[in-house]
Amino acid sequence: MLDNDDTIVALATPIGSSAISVIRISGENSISIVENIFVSIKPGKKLEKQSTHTIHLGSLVEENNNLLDQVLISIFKSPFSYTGENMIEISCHGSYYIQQKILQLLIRKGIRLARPGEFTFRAFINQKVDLSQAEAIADLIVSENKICHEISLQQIKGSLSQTIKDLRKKLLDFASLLELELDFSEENVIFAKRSELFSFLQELKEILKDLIESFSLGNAIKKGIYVIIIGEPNVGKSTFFNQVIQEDRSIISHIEGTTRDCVEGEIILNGILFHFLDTAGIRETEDPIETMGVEKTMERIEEAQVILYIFDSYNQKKQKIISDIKEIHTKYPLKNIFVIANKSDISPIHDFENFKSEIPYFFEISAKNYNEVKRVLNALSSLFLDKLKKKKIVVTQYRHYEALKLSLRELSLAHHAFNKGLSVDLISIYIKESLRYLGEITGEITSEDILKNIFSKFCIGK
Ligand SMILES: Nc1nc2c(ncn2[C@@H]2O[C@H](COP(=O)(O)OP(=O)(O)OP(=O)(O)O)[C@@H](O)[C@H]2O)c(=O)[nH]1
Ligand SMILES: [Mg+2]
Repeated sequence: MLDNDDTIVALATPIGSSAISVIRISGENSISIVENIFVSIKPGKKLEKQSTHTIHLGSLVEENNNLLDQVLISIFKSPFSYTGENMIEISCHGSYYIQQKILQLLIRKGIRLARPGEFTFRAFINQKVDLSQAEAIADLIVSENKICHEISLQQIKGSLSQTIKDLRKKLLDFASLLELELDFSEENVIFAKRSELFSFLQELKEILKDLIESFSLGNAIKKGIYVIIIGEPNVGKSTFFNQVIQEDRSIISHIEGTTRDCVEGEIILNGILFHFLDTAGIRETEDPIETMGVEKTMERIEEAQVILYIFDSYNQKKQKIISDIKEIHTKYPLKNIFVIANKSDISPIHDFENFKSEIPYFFEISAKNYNEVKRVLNALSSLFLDKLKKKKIVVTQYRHYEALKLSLRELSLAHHAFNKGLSVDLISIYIKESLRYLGEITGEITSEDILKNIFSKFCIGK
């Protein structure tokens, strides 16, 4: 994408019929080329003479004076445009025929079709956005729920970039303090207090750790949070699942082992996407098909962020329930566990008082009653909204996550070397490496491969 002198064009709205379509052009010659094919309704009006951010009504005409369409031309002059170059947006009527005719005419006039992400790539080259902001733009275009939308908007505004910049600045300060010591090492001068440098490193490590941790939450929210429903046969897993998605998708029956496959359903709760999985549960069984179902459950548990364990409050043995819950907690210490005592409409044979105090998310409900199911769903969405509120910044890109982890690794090595009283030379090397990884996030230091990879994920026209 380094042929940045070309003027490029692309359809910015979807192909096919719609009320209007927008065609975007970027490059130094955008305005003069469009001038050639545009006839203003005000005789003699010249586009080149107009100010930036103005709109002009007129017609586009082909070489033989054939009228193509009546259009609105928006002018954005360098450097005040999305790409930082001269840009034109043509709003034309949204028919496939008109879109294609205008694109063909522009290509005949020397403009070439843009590659995926090329507009944003130019914005990056011209320092209108940094890399993490460019990636957030790609996320914004595909974000389908409120929370993802908010996170990507926040990143476009540059909150992640700013945090990384602050971190880099702090690390640079640290590196220069060390360098000073190096320069004057012969005179045995110590400029910075060891204890201060030490706590400084500690503080930076904590900031990095916090960002790294936010990725598991950010990634889960971007892809949707997986909630897997498990429990013994016949406890009402499918009944609960069908209530959640408000559809009769899973078969419900009094026969044990009804559900054998994993059945999936999605809902959005308070702007967050949740994927619910109804399963065969987790019991030992002789039935080969049900066994396969149980194996599937075990596989799917791994990817879930929430385990929803249901038991039958009037039927099941209390000891068995307690040992099941303990086992889940030990096996999956990092997952959120919700416990549901179902069938509360039939009087329970156990008293669940101590459950309530020991298990943070414990509910006594009847899955047959939607309002009671809704109580569980509200707690579920609040849990993730609270987690989000606690994080000032949420990392959503795997690439950023990897770079942050590598940066932390180098910083930990520096910390270790510092502890051991190793040479300042060595510590400086680690700090520089740590800085380099941070620079990859915002694009201050980037290889061509990384750039290609990022911008190829965009659609054409962005
Ligand atoms: N009274 C009462 N019955 C319920 C409730 N929830 C489910 N049931 C009944 O319990 C039986 C089993 O329900 P399912 O939803 O099929 O249970 P499951 O856990 O999916 O069962 P398997 O797929 O076989 O593991 C059905 O007859 C349901 O109608 C409830 O809250 N109250
Ligand atoms: Mg079932």
